[in-house]
Order: sequence, then C-alpha cells, then structure tokens
Amino acid sequence: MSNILVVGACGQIGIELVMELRKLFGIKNVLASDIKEHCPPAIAEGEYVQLDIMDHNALAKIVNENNIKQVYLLAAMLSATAENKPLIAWDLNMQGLFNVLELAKHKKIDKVFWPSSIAVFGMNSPMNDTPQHTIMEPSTVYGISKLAGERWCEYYFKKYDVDVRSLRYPGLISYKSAPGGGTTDYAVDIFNKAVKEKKYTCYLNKDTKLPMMYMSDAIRATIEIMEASKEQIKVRSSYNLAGISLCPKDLFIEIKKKFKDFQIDYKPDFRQEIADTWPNSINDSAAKADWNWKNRIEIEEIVKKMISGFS
Ligand code: NAD
Ligand code: AKB
Repeated sequence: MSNILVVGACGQIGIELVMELRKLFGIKNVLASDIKEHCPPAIAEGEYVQLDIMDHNALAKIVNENNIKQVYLLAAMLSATAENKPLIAWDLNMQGLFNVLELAKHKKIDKVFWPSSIAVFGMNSPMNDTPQHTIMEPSTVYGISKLAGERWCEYYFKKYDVDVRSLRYPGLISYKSAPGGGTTDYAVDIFNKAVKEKKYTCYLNKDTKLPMMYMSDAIRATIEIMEASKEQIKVRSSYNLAGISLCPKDLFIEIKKKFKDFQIDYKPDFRQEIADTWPNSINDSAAKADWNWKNRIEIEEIVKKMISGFS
C-alpha cells in the first residue's frame, strides 16, 4: 500500500523526486502518477498510475484505494508554454491545486506539497536579494497562477487547517529528465548542446541573471520541508528558496573551461520578456531560520555534474 502520491511524476522534478522518495521511504510506499500513459524507465521499478489531475473523482479513487496520506502535486504548465496557452494554463495550475486541497480539507490526506516559483515576483519587486515578503505583481500567466495558488494554500491552512507546504523554486538544473517548457530551461539545454554540438544559441541575453539551483538541492529542500514539524512551518504561502544566481555568460565561461572550442550566440525571444520581470537573486533567510534550509551545490560542481551527465 502506497502512502505517498506524486502527481506529475514524469516531469523534470517528478522523476528525481520519485526516485529519492522511494530511496527514503521504500518503493512500495511511493505511487507515481502522471497524465502520460507510460511511465519513464527511470521510475518504472515501482507502481505507476495514469491520472489526469483535473479529474477530481479519479484522484479521490486513487487516494482511497492506495491509502494515500501525502500528495506531492507537480502537474502544472510552466512559464513559456503558459504564455502561449493562457487559459488552459490557468485551468490546470488552479484546478489541479483545488482538487488536492479539497481532499485535504475533507481529511482524506494529511499533508500536501505544492511548488510555487520565483515567477510570483514582478517588475515592481526588488530585483536583488528579493525578500520573502514584498511587492508581488507578476505579469505572466504562470506567475499569476502561482501567486494565486500561494494565497489559496495559506487560505486552506488558516480556514481548514490543511497542512500544505510550499517552496518558491528557482530555475532547476538537471540532466536525468528534460525540463518542460520553462524560461530557465536554457540552463539545461546549454549543457546538452555543449556536449553534443559544441555550440549553443541562447534565447536569453548573455547577462540575464536569474536564481537557479541544482536538482538534488531542490529535491532535498522539498523533502526537508515536508519532514519538518508542523510548528517549524511558519510561512503557509510559500518559502523563498535560493541556490545560486547566474546568467548565460556565467555558464558559458564555466563550460568553456572544459570545452575550449565551445561557442555561443544570443538570439533573445519572447522568453527574454518573461525573464526580465523575474528577480536576479532571492533572499531565503526565512527558510534558513524556520527549517534549517541550506543550499549545497555551487556553480563549479553543477557544471561538472551536468557535463558528465550528458556525456
Ligand atoms: P514538467 O513540465 O517537467 O512536469 C510536469 C508534469 O506534469 C509532466 O510530466 C506532465 O505530463 C504532467 N501533467 C501535465 N498535465 C497533467 C495533468 N492534467 N494531470 C497529471 N499530470 C499532468 O514540470 P516540472 O519542471 O517538473 O515542474 C513541476 C512543478 O514545479 C510545477 O508546478 C512547476 O511550476 C514547479 N516549478 C518548476 C521549476 C523548474 O525549474 N523545473 C521551477 C519553479 C517551479
Ligand atoms: C520556468 O522557467 O517556468 C520555471 C520556473 C522558474 O518556475 N523553471
């Protein structure tokens, strides 16, 4: 019988989260689910069920039949794709969350993890060392849905004592699974292209600094916040989470140390406009103080891991 359900398990975060949760809590206790019919080989050793998170009854049935107590809700549409499908993105990002929060409100599950993003900030937020509490005026569909989601999480906690926990992830860098339509995806693509083609055309300007994090740190943060005691969690909207802060040029310089003939050119597209509204760096002192968060992996190690991962 599983007691943890991961929804959106076939995505960039889902695959690595399922692997880590199974390592910690046992293969039988973690049920992977996604709208995709087939489960990726990396998580195929455990149970997998096809689930459309928009289908409330199907979700309730899976929760009931598998004695699910915790849900990690990762199914969402990310920033770049969402700009091209605004209403579909809004529906998925909000209704998926409501379906899970309602189950928790009726005490069918005990705990929920739902990720927010640095996309909740906007042009009027301080761009550097962006505080936990500040002006938040996102101008993207994705950012608007994440900010609304944060407000609903806090509302369900205050009104119905729903134990929902959340992180504002920065852009995540990984090689085990491909990113799914975000603005920060270049920080994965650049390694893939460096290894395979020795050249890369970047869709962001060379000096567009954004908060980023290596996937293993993000997975650790996710499990640490879920394992923290209820009293430790003082922010019930979503915690700022900081790793490193970098721009395409920083990655280019680091990669060039390994591949002398690596070349890059810059052709900014619509994603530049999105990135321009996001912070350069994030202040995560609340996460550090409340549940002892600490980032571990810095740029040199990221570059080493990504190059060897794609080689
Ligand atoms: P992803 O796009 O890689 O994966 C999302 C998964 O959800 C996919 O496997 C997709 O098939 C699945 N899905 C889509 N619609 C579904 C539906 N109706 N029912 C069930 N599953 C469905 O995304 P990700 O990068 O893994 O992100 C997961 C979460 O983390 C999202 O909420 C995202 O906004 C958030 N986040 C991600 C990053 C990042 O850099 N990856 C940064 C900040 C926040
Ligand atoms: C995206 O670029 O959409 C995501 C995010 C930072 O939320 N990676």
